Amino acid sequence: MYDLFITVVLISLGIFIVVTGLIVIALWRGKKEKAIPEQDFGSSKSEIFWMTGPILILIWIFVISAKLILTMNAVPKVHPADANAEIELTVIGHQWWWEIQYGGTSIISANEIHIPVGKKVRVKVDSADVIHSFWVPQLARKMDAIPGHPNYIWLEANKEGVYQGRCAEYCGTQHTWMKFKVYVKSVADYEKWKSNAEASFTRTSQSLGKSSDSDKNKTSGKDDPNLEKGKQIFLNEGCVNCHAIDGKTTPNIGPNLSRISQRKILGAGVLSYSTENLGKWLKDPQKFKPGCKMPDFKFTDEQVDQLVTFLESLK
Ligand code: HEC
Ligand SMILES: [Cu+2]
Repeated sequence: MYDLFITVVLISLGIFIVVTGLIVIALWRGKKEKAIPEQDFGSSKSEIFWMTGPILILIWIFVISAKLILTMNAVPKVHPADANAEIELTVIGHQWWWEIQYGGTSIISANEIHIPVGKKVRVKVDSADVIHSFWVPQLARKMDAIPGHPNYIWLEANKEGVYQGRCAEYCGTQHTWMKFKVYVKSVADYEKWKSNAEASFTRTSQSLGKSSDSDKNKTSGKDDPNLEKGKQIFLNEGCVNCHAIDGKTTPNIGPNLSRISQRKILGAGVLSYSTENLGKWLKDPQKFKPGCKMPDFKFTDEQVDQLVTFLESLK
């Protein structure tokens, strides 16, 4: 896109220089010669020249623009296997948060996208309920998230940093709080992040598999009685009906809570992440995000502490 912009600017600059140059020459000559010079009406040679020139230039601009538009729109037709993407992401809009699946890995996250700098990332944009729109203003155009009709878009960042993302299609009461962040890292940092995340999912699934045998639970802090109590609340109070914690896709009514303590935001931007805010959210999600799909469990402060201990152990 940038290349096209520069090319068009250069072409226009060329035309500008030629036209102003001719005007300046004419002015300069006109000042020297006081009389009107000999006129040259109806010279078919110069008429043809001044017509074909601009036509050729317009065709040239048309062709390079059309080429770019076609390649941008051709993305959906590219078969995943032969796409020239280096990384594949699936982003699924939910009321009111984003599920992020990393192709070729078991990593599933929410409201945060991690990508390496300078790599082409192919994003499949889908929705689990209503029409949303995936938008990272600094990195790409908007792309509709339509249930049952995946769309594709490229994300590519040339600079490391944090980029803001939004839902750009009104999708219900909490549409405004459907934010996400894109973390663009160096390739080495991205690889490190990826292997940490994968290792953590494996650890969590293993420790869940052994849930009956809690002595062997190596998640962390096995001496903390709150941890085991928190886990029991999590398993028994119905959290598992909406949340996965081991990097698996289902259930996905709510965000996957694996590595929740590594997040920077909660409730798709409504709260920044901190142990305290995690507790506040669990105490009453409806207070911060009225209408959101997570019920208020009316937990006691003690139960909230136990849940927080358990959730923060999923590193
Ligand atoms: C009926 C489904 C449902 C149940 C049951 C449920 N949640 Fe949620 N939860 C959600 C949804 C949906 C969200 C996302 C809300 C949003 O951001 O709009 C969420 C968000 C969260 C978040 C914030 C995650 C993030 O990335 O922002 C945490 C933590 C959480 N739930 C923990 C729990 C715990 C612990 C339980 C059990 C006590 C539980 N949830 C029960 C649906 C549910
Ligand atoms: Cu939305």
